[in-house]
Amino acid sequence: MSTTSPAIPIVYTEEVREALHEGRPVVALESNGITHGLTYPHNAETAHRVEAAVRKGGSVPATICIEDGAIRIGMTERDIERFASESGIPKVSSRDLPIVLARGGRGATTVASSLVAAELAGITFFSSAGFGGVHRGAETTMDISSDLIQLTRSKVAVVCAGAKMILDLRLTMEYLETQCVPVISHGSDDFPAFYCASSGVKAPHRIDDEDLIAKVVATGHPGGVVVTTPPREEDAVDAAEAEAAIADALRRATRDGVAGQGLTKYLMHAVDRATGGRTAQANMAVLISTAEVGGRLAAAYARHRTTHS
Ligand code: PSU
Ligand code: MN
Repeated sequence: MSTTSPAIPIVYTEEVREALHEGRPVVALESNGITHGLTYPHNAETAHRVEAAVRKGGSVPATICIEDGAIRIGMTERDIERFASESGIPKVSSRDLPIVLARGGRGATTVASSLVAAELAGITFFSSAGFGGVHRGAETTMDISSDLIQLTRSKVAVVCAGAKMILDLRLTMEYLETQCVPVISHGSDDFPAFYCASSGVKAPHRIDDEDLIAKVVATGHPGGVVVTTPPREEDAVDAAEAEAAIADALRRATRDGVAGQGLTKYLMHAVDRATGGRTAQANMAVLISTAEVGGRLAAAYARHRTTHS
């Protein structure tokens, strides 16, 4: 382990530090999915399988978290086990990051705070099954995930299976367009809905050629680029089934007065229960398949950089 930057301490695992130093492809991963997405031990097992999938794609995985007031780029097996099994590790999004760092605390990074960390560390690719978006009813709650705002600020390519149907995906796409965030759909005409193949919203651009996607990222767009890849057919959940479970989960959330930071987790777990764990299963599968695509795209980008420098 080594530390750099006095202002924001960043601690790298040896493997990630060397890979970055040698210009080998690295894919950043969030840790909020470990602490708040799935339950133990599925979360630990999935985190390992996600890392293995990034490697299969040809890149080095760097799962990100906050510990002892430092950004950790890369988590060891023991780190992942601790984060997966201990309770009370807070969700740290971009707005929380400076406070947790200054207090010397720890936390699990969301997509937004992982993008901050990845950019600081010089990592161009990040993979997650889905990012946060415009929540349903946002016209009154104003609940719009800071993942979207961070996408406009951090120059990182986000490889994902879209965003979950618990959100308003049409408004999420509108928001990304307004905020000038490029969205590329890989392997589908539609913007996928995490564990459903389609959100019903058409993607503005479809590119299946991975070298061309690498080229898009290499143009240096001043902010994030979203690259979506749909869930594999055998992993996808039927959209009607998911929608019914979501509608029910939303009603419960309103009844229970759940809003704000805890809403995403509440909805995801309610939907998992309503589908008898089908969506949780799909969640794990999608995390893994997406990570492999992320690994391949980061590798394509590294090759592009080598031949054009
Ligand atoms: N999976 C999703 N959507 C999500 C999340 C996981 O399909 O939003 C998790 C991610 O960690 C994401 C965070 O960064 O929730 C967003 O939370 P919020 O909506 O509170 O910004
Ligand atoms: Mn929110």
